[in-house]
Amino acid sequence: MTPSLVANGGVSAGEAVAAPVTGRVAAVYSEVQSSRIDHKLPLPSVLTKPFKVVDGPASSAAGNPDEIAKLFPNVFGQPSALLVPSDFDSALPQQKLKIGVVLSGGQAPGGHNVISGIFDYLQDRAKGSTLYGFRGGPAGIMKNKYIELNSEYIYPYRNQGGFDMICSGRDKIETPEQFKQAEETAVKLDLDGLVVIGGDDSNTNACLLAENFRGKNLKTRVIGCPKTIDGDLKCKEVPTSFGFDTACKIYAEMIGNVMIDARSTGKYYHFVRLMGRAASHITLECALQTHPNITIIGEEVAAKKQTLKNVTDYIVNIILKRADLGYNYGVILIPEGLIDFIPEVQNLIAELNEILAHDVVDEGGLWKNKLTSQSLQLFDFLPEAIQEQLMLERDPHGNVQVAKIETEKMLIQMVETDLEKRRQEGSYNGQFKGQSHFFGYEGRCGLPTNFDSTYCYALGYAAGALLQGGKTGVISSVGNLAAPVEEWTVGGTALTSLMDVERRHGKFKPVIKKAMVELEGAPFKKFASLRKDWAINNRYISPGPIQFHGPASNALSHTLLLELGVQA
Ligand code: FBP
Repeated sequence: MTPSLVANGGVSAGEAVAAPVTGRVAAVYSEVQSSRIDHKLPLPSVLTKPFKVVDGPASSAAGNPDEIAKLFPNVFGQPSALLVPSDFDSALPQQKLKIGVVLSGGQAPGGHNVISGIFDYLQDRAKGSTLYGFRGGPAGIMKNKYIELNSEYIYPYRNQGGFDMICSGRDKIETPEQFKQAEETAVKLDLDGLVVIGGDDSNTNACLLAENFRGKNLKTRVIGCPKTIDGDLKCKEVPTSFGFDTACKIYAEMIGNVMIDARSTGKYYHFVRLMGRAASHITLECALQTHPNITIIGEEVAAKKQTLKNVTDYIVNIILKRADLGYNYGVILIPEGLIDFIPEVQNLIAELNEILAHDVVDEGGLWKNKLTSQSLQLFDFLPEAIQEQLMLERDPHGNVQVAKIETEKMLIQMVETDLEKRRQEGSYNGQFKGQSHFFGYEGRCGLPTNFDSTYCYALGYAAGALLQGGKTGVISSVGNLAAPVEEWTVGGTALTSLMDVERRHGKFKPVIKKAMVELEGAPFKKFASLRKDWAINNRYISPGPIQFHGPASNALSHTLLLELGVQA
């Protein structure tokens, strides 16, 4: 039976929710949105039959295992788990469960499907269970702000983008008081489990919660889920984070359109900054999908210890070559986090972080005396707008908010100045007009691709199974993704096995090691082998909008395929 088209029936509000919660109204959906609601999702075959959870060997950490062992005495070293077919229908305990779920951090297409996957698991395998959605991210856990999710409420969100089913937030459960609040909520709601859907920081937090609950002998178990369009939360067992596939396809469509525009008018250089706070995976993937003239990969800039001037020179040299061929236009991709990859800027940011953490930044600029002379020189050289953007408040995890730093505009200014110098020297006679773009938020809430829809549903379903199987401190892991969905593997990877320690806010903290673009990896190597050709010849590809049916509808990202050893 199709539930009502208004998502508010049977929802009971948690303590802190004053007004009744009204969800989406599917009656106002576009035809495509409506058609997606009932799109049937296949499950890996291990999840469609009786299964049991089996343990692998003991795990270690991605770095500094001794430190991680000290920080996580209760969950460190635990094995990763794999779901395997079982002869018995009742291989898992059949009691009803009370589970909470939270969305944490930036939006990523597919989040709603993780929740519907958990919900359907409970309906299918633990009848009579309850699923609570904590509202507004981790703050919802601390403030015990939740709604009880039922099939009517969830229905209009199936296969839809956004996080608005329960909304997200970037708060961190960090202080002893905040852990206490989380404990109180877990006890009050009698939670058997909590699923944290988030990126590297949020999954680190999930592990800290698992550690804390176990240390306090609470029954609440915690499972993480790999979310982030940035694609930097991955390892062997977790081949990709959800949302990356959809976001890249949305950006690639827009880049393809801009390319055709550039070629049509022949008068603009489009500088496109792409989201991806730390790693350049999105930029690399979009380059592989569209073949721009210039692509800057932050990890390469860092490895070659390039300065801002080196990056500008690289761009200018290609513009000069193209001008000689009569092309006064082009498309340039820049990763959002570029500024953070340039060693001289990294030093400046590290010094600014310490200053912002411990000092009052006065109007008179006395704080600047704390910068080393090199950093001061660089800071003074940067355009005022970039200076201000570098001083903006850090996010709750201590990160510079790179989404707010307009590197594309800065590079246009620097390239313009350089070209003008060359014009005066007589070595440049072309026309340069820069157009700046930032493709970021546009990609985070699109209708999830078939891949993200299916992957997320399996991640959620698996999270339910892991909780029922008694697991805690693991991240839901779905693998073998190049094979048909039926053959995908399902399990849970010990979160501590992804961890290292890092200095943040002036202290050592456990963090899940970010997966950066590997310069020896297959995606970068493929790009590097083609970029010279793309620079001079216009090999533009316009992938067009995401397809839900037909030949391109199930195509995986180039990055994922190449990393799995499949030629893209
Ligand atoms: P997550 O790592 O939380 O998934 O967020 C990713 C991201 O979209 C980055 O690409 C971007 O830098 C950042 O979020 C923007 O943050 P905000 O949503 O707070 O503006």
